[in-house]
Amino acid sequence: MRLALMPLAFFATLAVPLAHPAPACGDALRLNEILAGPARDWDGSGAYSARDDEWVEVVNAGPSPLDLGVYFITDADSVPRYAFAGTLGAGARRVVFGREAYDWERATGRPAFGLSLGNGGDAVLLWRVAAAETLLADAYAYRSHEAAPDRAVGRLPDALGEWQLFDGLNPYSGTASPPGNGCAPSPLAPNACDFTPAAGSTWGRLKALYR
Ligand SMILES: [Ca+2]
Ligand SMILES: [Ca+2]
Repeated sequence: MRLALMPLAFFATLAVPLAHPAPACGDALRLNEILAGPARDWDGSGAYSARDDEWVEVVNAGPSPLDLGVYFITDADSVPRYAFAGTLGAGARRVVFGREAYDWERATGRPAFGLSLGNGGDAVLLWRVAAAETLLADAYAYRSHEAAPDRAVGRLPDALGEWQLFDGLNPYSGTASPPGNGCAPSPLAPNACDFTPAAGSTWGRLKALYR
């Protein structure tokens, strides 16, 4: 079934708890990278928008294609912000931009705020609908330094690694955890440290990657 086609009443029945339980281990779809404080045109629309250019990357960590139609995203206030549709191949990634969340909210008759990722600290929760239950598939709570302009936080390696701060575009010198790894955000690409200034890439080359 496709949640995007569900009536409002469907989501009104989701008993999403405010105290977030630990996510179920081993769900095939995982949160992989989050950029909550965009400072450039990440979605390639031709314009910068603090709302539209936020993004969340998920990855299929399982061995076979996944039906994405049972998954949806909320932030810490547990209000559904985007319901996925379609399928995702094994090992493949999907990025949801704030604009897509905004369009989904409008299409489903909701107040439209996009992904609504707070820059002072917030959380991203990934939920899976299984029969009458709504299960927490994955979650990550981030602090304000992880939501500073053009910093992403993501797993390294993809899907299963520890969450790291990808601060290559806006280096972080503070002491909060996680510290910066000097690597660039990577929407739709594997989380990696291929283009770090310390590894010889020039700032100009790094900037050219993101227009
Ligand atoms: Ca944009
Ligand atoms: Ca990535």
